[in-house]
Amino acid sequence: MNNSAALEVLVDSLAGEGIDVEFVKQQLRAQHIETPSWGYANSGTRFKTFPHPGAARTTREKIDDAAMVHQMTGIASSVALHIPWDKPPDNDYVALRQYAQAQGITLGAINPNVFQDEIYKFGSLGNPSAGTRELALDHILECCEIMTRTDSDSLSLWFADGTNYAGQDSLRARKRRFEENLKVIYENLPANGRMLIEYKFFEPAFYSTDVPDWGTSYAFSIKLGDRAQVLVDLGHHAQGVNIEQIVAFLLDEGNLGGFHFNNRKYADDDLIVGSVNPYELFLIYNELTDAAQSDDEPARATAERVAYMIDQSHNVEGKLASMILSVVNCQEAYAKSLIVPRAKWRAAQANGDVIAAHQVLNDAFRTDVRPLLRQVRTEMGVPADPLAAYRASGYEAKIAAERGTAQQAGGYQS
Ligand code: PSV
Ligand code: MN
Repeated sequence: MNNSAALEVLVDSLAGEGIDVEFVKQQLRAQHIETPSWGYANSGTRFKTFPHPGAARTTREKIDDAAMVHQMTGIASSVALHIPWDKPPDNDYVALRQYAQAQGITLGAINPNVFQDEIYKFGSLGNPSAGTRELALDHILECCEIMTRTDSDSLSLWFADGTNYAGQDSLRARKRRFEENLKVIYENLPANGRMLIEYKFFEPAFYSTDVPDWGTSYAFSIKLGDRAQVLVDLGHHAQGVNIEQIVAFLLDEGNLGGFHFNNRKYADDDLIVGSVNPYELFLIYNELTDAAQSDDEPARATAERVAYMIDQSHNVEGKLASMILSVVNCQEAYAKSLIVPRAKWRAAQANGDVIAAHQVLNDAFRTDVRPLLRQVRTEMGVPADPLAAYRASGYEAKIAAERGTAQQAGGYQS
């Protein structure tokens, strides 16, 4: 069956379920996924980082690659920066922003790095040394200033802080140090800025991490105020955790700030989102769509402002094709969530019809939405098949020839 015939069958069956296909298409056109600058350089894994031919060596090259992903997909118009990995030598962030604009994208969330330097051996904001806490705080405050110059509205905070042995430090004192310093950061956010607090239940510290779970991020953010919210990194959960339930809870509390998409099978953030468990990704999007389409406040307004970001550093599978596939997987999961017949679903739930309610979701998940996505992409002026178009574009060979194979992870070089 060609695409138009497949599309006709799909549209007919969606119309039969009472789905407004034009509305679905409109929502899909408005979708946005931010990609990470660090995903375009040689990066990833705690063990060996395998250099990839053509991997970006400079921030400008990372921006070029992010722009290419946007050209192929039409929904990845911003790139997150990691500081100091993306620090320009002359600190000219305005020039960097203009460079991104010239490539057709914008600069997104600013990610401070308070984990790579020697001084952070015992942590950053939780460190027992006041001097080290101050250095970490200074770096994050500098990131707040950078937000103004890059025109970014999100400060994305992740801390490697924690302890490796029982008794190593006072758990309560570490909590207080965090609270105290987060407050200073909050007070220094730019006027339009918000703070996203990421959590991770283990690693690099293993006995305790200072922000181990969503409950801790949530408790910190409600103490701080409206402009602090929780960031859910899909990789940072134990295997059995129900992430969509966390998403639903945080939406209902008005406290879901954003996502770092990846896959938890690696126990961190290096694998392609949706590659292992596309059903989970669909269920997460289903909660977001459900909130966005409801009259419940603050869930509805919160869903509208969620920052969708990919946090992946591909190691063995190359850089851009894997990023494009990640964006497409998010697009597919979102499309499936948009075709859930919500009234029918609610009726089955209200009737206590467990199987029917479950089946409504499964039917949406099993629907092949690709004909619709091909149509939406064509209407948006991007390739109907982003991955195939990327492979045929010659970009991979071009960057490999121009850049060679860098042995190091790329920071900014002029
Ligand atoms: C840490 O594992 C993390 O998820 C944080 O978001 C970092 O900023 C990112 O990965 C890159 O190291
Ligand atoms: Mn992350």
